[in-house]
Amino acid sequence: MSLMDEAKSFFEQLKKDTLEAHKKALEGIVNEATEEALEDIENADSLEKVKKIQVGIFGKKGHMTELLKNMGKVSANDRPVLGKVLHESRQIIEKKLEAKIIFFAEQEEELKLQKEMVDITLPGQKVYEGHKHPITLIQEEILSIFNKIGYTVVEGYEIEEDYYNFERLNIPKDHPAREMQDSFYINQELVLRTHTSPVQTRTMDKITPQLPVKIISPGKVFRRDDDSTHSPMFHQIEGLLVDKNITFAHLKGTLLHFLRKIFGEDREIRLRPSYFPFTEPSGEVDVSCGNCGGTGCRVCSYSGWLEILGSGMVHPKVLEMAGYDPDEVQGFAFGLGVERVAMLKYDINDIRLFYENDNRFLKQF
Ligand code: FA5
Repeated sequence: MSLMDEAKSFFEQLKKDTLEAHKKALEGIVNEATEEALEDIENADSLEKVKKIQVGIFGKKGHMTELLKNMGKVSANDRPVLGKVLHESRQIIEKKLEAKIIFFAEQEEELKLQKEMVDITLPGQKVYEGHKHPITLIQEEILSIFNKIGYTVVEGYEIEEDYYNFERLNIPKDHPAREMQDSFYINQELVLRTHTSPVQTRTMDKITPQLPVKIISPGKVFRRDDDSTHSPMFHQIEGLLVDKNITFAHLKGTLLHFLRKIFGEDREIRLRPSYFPFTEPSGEVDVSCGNCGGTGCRVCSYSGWLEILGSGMVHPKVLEMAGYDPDEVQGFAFGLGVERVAMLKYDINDIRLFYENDNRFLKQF
């Protein structure tokens, strides 16, 4: 090798070494900066801080963005070297950032879920189911007993004409029986019906001369009464059967059938002569007091019995006014107090309990 060649090769080697050293130096700077960035990301203790670091590196004015923007100013020799290390650094930092962001996002989600967590082992709030009022239940039970033996349900008017409430039932204006039912008058002609009996005459008026008339009619009635067994508003159920050859035995048999169905065989029943202007003969039915077992208490006014219904053979005058011939047809009728039936069946000693809407009472039915 000539001296010239030797010198040339020496300088080439020197140039190579210098370039290599330069390249190493460049890589060293970038790697150091990368390590620093990775450490900062690692130490960041919130998503907010990680995002701040991200902006500081890759944001519009971030270090990496600035470096890449100025690549044009780097010498042609350094550019590929710098480009390569920057590219690698960028990938490493981005990966670390991504992992850290996912970590915080998951942590946040976990916290949110914990906050929203419902402890299904805690006792819930009980929702009480509504149900029918005890008076409605008893009324339905009574109607169903009569339905099964062929009675049709008919409704009447709560505001009734004095004429139907009294006169058509053989209770003229000066009749002392009007005092038996101290009434709420709306005006001279209209009254809050004092019993369900006006349904008898209204129904007969519609049906006559057809036979039989066989109806049952539930509804509210109103009287100037107010004590533990008498309410100013209460419910009655009226029954009426008109046909040929009807006797008191039919009435007794029907009432016994009903009372046994509703109270069972163990309650005592008493049929007592009574008076109603619209029935002749008339009878009232008493049931033995369930509160004292018939020995006498406040509930039964110390008599051992509670009156639950009035009844009798339809008065010939009532049949006549409705257009029936009393020599040809007969009938029986009864009117029972629904509250009284409920009180006897469930041993309730005060009628006012039905209307106080006390849930502790109502919940029991
Ligand atoms: C009447 O109301 C007659 N209309 C019944 C009748 C119908 C008789 C058909 C003959 C033929 P009385 O006033 O007795 O009768 O009432 C009937 C029933 O209603 C009583 O037996 C009683 O159980 C109930 N009752 C009466 N007054 C009240 C009151 N203030 N509160 C709750 N129940 C009452």
